[in-house]
This record gives sequence, C-alpha cells and structure tokens, in this order.
Amino acid sequence: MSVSILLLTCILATCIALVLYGKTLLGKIYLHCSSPPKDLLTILSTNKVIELGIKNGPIRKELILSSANPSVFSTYENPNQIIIPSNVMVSKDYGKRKLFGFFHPYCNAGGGGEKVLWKAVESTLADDAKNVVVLYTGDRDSSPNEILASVIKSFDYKLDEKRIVFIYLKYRYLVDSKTWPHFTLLGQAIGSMLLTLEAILQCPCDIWCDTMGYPFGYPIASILLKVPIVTYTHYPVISTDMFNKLSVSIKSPLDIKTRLKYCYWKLFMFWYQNVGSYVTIATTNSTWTSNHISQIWTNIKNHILYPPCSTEKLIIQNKTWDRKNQAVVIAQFRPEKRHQLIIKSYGKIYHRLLVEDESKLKNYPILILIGSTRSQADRDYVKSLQDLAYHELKVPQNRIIFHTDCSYTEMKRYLQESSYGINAMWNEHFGIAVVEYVASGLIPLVHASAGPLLDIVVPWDKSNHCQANITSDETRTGYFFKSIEDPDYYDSQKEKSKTDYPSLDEILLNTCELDNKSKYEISERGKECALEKFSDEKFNINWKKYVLDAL
Ligand SMILES: *[C@@H]1O[C@H](CO)[C@@H](O)[C@H](O)[C@H]1NC(C)=O
Ligand SMILES: *[C@@H]1O[C@H](CO)[C@@H](O)[C@H](O)[C@H]1NC(C)=O
Ligand SMILES: CC(=O)N[C@H]1CO[C@H](CO)[C@@H](O)[C@@H]1O
Repeated sequence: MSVSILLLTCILATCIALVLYGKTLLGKIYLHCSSPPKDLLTILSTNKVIELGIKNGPIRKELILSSANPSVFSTYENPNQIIIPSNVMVSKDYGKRKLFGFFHPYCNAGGGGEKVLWKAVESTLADDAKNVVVLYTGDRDSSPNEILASVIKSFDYKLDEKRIVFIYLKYRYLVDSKTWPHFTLLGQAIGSMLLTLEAILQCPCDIWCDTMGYPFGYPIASILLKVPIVTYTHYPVISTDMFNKLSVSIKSPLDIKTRLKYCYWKLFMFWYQNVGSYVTIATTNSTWTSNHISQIWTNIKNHILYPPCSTEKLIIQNKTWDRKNQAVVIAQFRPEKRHQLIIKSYGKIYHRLLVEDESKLKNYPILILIGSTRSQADRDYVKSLQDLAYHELKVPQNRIIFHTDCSYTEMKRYLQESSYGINAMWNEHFGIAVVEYVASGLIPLVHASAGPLLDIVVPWDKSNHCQANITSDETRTGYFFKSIEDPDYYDSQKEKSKTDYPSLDEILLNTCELDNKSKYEISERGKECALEKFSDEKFNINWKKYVLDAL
C-alpha cells in the first residue's frame, strides 16, 4: 500500500515538473525520436511488415494519410507491427488529408456518450472527403467490423468505414475506477495521461478530440503533437458543488479527515483548471454542464452542443388533438425516479375528484408506468409501488397500469397515442425520456430542476421558430412542479416567493381543465422545439459550426 502511494507521488511529481518546466524540451525530444526514418521509402519498398518501435506511430500516420483505404491500418491484429497490404493504393488526397483522433476508450459501450461520438465521427467524415478518423479504443475484444456493425445496429448512422482507423489501446485498465480503489480521482487522472501517451505513440493525429472526458491527457497531446485540442464534456471531473457539500459537512476544527479531503480536492481542482489552458475548442452537453465548466475553465468560452436525440424519428404530424387521455411515466424502476411521489399525487387527486365531482373524473387521465426492471431489486420495487397504489391508496387497477420491460415498438405506440408525460426526478441533468415525450407530442409534466427546466421544456416562440424568454400562454411547452420532498425544497423557498411552482397534484388537477385546442398548441410548440434543439441534424450543424469550421 505505502509503496504504491510512494510510487504514485513520484509519478505525479515528475508529471507536474515536466508539465511546468519541460514543455519545450519534451516536445523537442518527441520530435527527434519520432521523425520518420530518412530511408523510409526503402524500408517501405522492401518490407511487408514493419516493426520500428517508437517510430511505428509516425510511419503508421504517414501510411494512413496516403492510402486510398486507411482502415487497413487498424491495429487489431498486432499493435506492434505495421503490415502493408500488397495492393495498397495511393489516395488522390495525399498531402491534403487531416487526421482527427477521437479518444474514446469505451467506444463500443452503446450508451448516450457513444451516440455523441459516432454522430461526431459521421459528421466529420461527411463534411470533407479528406478527413480521416482515428479512433483510440480499449475494446480489444471486438474487431473493427464488429464495432461498426453494432454502431449501425444501435444508432443507424451511415459511416464511411474505409476512413475509420481503429487504434487499440492495451492499458485501458489504467482509467478504470476499479484499478484505483483509493484516490480514484488522482489514479484515473494519471492513468488517463499514460493512456493518452500510449495512443499518441501508436498513431499521432492532427486534431485531438476527447469525447469521453479525460482532460488530464490534454497537456500531453498538446505538448508532444502541437495539435488543437477539442473537448466534449458530459460532466465535469470535479465540480464546485462538491466543495460546497464538503465545507458544509466540516463540523469541528478537529475534523482532520474532512479537511485533508478538502485540500486534496482543492489541489485537484487547481490541476483541472490548469489543463483547461490547453483546450482549443470546448463544447458541453447541457446548460448545467456548461455552467459548471465555465466556472472552472474561465479562459475559454464553451459552446453547448446538445447530444443527438434522433427526435426527427419520433415526430408525427396531426391536424387536431386526437389522443387518449392517459399520462405515461417512462423511467427505469429505481427510487431516484420517484414513482412514489407520482402515485401519491395521482391518488390524492383521484380521491378528491371521486368525492367532489365525479363528472370530472372522466377527464382525469389514466396513469401508465413504463420502464425496465434490470434486477430483482427493481422487481421488488415495482411490487412495493403496486402495493402502494392498489392497497394503500386504493386506486382501481384500471386507473394505474404498470407495464414493465415493454418493447421499443410498444413504447413508441404509447408515446404516439398518450397525452401527458411525467418526470419527477429531482435534478435530472438532462432527461432523454423528457425529450422523447416532447418530440412525440406529449405534454410534459416535469419537475422544475436541471435539464427539463433549463434545456428541454423551455418556452418556445412558434412564429419566430426560436426559444422565448418567458413562459406565457403563447409560449408554454409544458408544466413544472416542485415537491415538499425535494432535498432543496426549504432552501429554494427561502430564496424565492412561495408561489414559485405548484405541486404535482395541483398540475394533475389542472390537466382536467385543459381544452383540446390548448393541448394541441402546447404539443405543437414542444415538437418544434425538440426538433430544433435535439435532432441529429442539429448536432450535425453545430458540430460543423463550432468545431470543424473553427479549426
Ligand atoms: C450530459 O452527460 C451527463 C453525464 O453522462 C448526463 O448525466 C447528462 O444527462 C448529459 N446531458 C445531456 C444533455 O445529454
Ligand atoms: C377532445 O379530443 C378527444 C380525443 O383526444 C375527443 O374524444 C373529444 O371529443 C375532444 N373534445 C372536444 C370538445 O372536441
Ligand atoms: C394525419 C395523421 O397522421 N393523423 C393521425 C392522428 O393521430 C391518430 C391517432 O394517433 C392517427 O391514427 C392518425 O393517423
């Protein structure tokens, strides 16, 4: 244990010293070691297999730039050699090509972050036939063809496969949090520096694009390669919120442990701020992330590039309001999605209408809870929700319906024929489900925080096709609520007036009074907004505008 800490400290000290004092020196040494051998042509014409250690990288780059089919230089088979195929043809763009290096060690994970990566790759390749993409990945169990097939299957993007080169990284475990049970932040930071170095040695590029969030490698890429650094940040590595929470928890002056942690984080934050000075173009995935990043990297303005949500595939046109009176909740069955809050609010209004005004009960939507259950714990949670709804609150079974693990087609049908979409999570950073509600024409009833409040359910000016400044009956795209159960409820009440946002049961009651025309107008505005802000096409346009054209 103590040896590993010692080792870690040494590595760290060396790195910091090098970053601070050795920039030029390092750059020069790398340049010297990595310049292609003088007799390159002879080597190429006599050798079918090249193995030159550190010089492999620059030669590989040269071959990629000149070949009509760069993808044959992927390193899947044997990373230490370059095998030159017999029928290699020279590209007509030789000398004009640009190599975009995308650093995404988990490129085959198939999640939202990967959707961003592959859309960016697609846009980059489509923008100019001279662009070539080098993908640095650690997925050594999947061949390039397997990875590309799964990309096409999950995201349906069109990629020019010939211009994608995969560089496989051996040391991905260095950025895995499991490798660093203690001092995880620091460990991963150092790990990512080494992994960046591995990537560069295997194949230097002309533009370094990090779409996964490994900022501590930027100085290395910038100093050694002297190339522009493009970042897409999903989430800050360390955020100012963490400090606020920690300083609240320091209770006594003798609380040494917390204080030490505070210092460790402070130093770490200082380092994080420093690497920001190497960034050429900074982009972020949401307003929340943008606000945090601009507090940390004050030297550079960041642009918000919402992730591609394929909203164009969900939009359906309809001339009138012709939907079933039902409200859907699409969310994984996990406590932080707060299904209980939704069921309790629903039950409260149900009983109120039953007693007061049974005629209104017809207008009260049916509640449908849809979501995946991945484990036994999830299934137990569903069971507890059913008990709550049917036994404790005594809502009839045809009023609250549970639909677990339904197929994508079924889910799409619910989205197309229902009227409302509810999301109760507190501080959801984004909320892809809410985007899907809005794009499909549902009226969102959402918690007033983070993504849904700042990015998705924003007022929309339909005559000018742009976001409006205030919510009025002409610009409304949905309804917000807060709950007394919110972790920050009392703080937010202190700051603002009491009439801030209504509760979920109040807005559920309001839905009974909406006429078809208003519902239709809200829904149309929302659809246009979702299409304008979150479509794949929009991502394309912004990637070109803020990244490709700005380089
Ligand atoms: C941004 O990334 C974070 C971390 O992956 C995620 O929680 C959030 O939902 C993302 N925001 C958007 C707009 O996709
Ligand atoms: C409103 O739309 C629903 C279908 O969504 C329809 O059943 C109902 O008759 C409509 N109400 C009026 C007043 O047009
Ligand atoms: C024109 C059009 O697409 N109309 C649709 C309106 O919504 C109903 C119910 O969802 C569909 O059946 C119609 O085709």
